[in-house]
Amino acid sequence: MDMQAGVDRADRYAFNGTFVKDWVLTRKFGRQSSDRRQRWHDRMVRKMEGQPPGRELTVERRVGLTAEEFRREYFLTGKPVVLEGAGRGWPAVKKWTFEFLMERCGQDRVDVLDGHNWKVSRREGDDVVSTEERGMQVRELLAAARTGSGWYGAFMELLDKYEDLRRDIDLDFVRRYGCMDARVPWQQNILAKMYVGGPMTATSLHCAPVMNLYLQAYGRKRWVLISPRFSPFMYMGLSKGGNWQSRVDFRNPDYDECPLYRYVDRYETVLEPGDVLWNPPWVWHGVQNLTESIAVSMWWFNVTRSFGNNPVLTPLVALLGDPNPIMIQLGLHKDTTEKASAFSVHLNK
Ligand SMILES: O=C(O)CCC(=O)C(=O)O
Repeated sequence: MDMQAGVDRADRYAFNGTFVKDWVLTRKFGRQSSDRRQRWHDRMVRKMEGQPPGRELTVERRVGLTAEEFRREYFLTGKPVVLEGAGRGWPAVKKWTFEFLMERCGQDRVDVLDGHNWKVSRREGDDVVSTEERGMQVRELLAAARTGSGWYGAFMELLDKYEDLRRDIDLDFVRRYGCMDARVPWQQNILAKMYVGGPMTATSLHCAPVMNLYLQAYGRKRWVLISPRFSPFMYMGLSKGGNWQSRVDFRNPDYDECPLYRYVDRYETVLEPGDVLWNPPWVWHGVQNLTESIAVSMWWFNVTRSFGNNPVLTPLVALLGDPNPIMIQLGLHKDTTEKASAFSVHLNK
């Protein structure tokens, strides 16, 4: 990924100024959102007219990269890469199938969302993404995914419950390649979430301050990735801080509603079983299962690396984010409020 390409520096600074002001006033002090961002947007649409569209590129894929090479070329530069086949020998890749999960945790109840019929809204004030949610057993989810239904088990916490499933992923690899420092408390704890769904279930375009090494264990999955330098053209909602959603539907972008998205460079890749994707902090990603699929994200927090990829939002989130990502990472976040959604962090509800 070309980390230098993006919205011009002066325009980015102007956007960041209005965005931060709006975020603090609206989110923290409950004020009405101003029309400053809209005015910036309209000026930018006029400026970009006649410019070439964004490029369609592929994410780099590397085979046999050592931890040191990975650190130098991708971790410190905040650039995505697919470590092709790096997880091929992990038990998760060798063992996990729909049948295996049915047997191991079919009875468990999980929260699922509609991964087909979610909608984004361009209107300021509306939820950025809306979709249906419900609870069901893992066995029902697997059966539904088999019949092409849209129910998607995303961000599932089954690996917190099942130690043996957690041992099926090579956490030492994640610590080594993720350059985790055992002395920094919020780098010790790896938050592992599981994703189980059928063909064309998808997660909307979003970004987050966390580091992520992502294992494709079973099936195939398409990722669309976009540099944080394009954030002003991403139509991002005013998040609470954990997760930032875009008002663009990456599956079928509406350029009348979101004209600036046309000028964004997009990187694509398809993950195969055993691939490990490095998804650096603040890199926008939209994700779509191409087949029945099982995958795991492994997140942790590294303030310096987050800052490197987004020096504007990282301090904002670290100081004022709700929930505060460092507190989540330390296991000190206590959720006392009645949650509007089981996906409250993801969907900002
Ligand atoms: O696999 C997915 O559907 C979403 C993954 C994701 O958003 C993440 O790992 O941060």
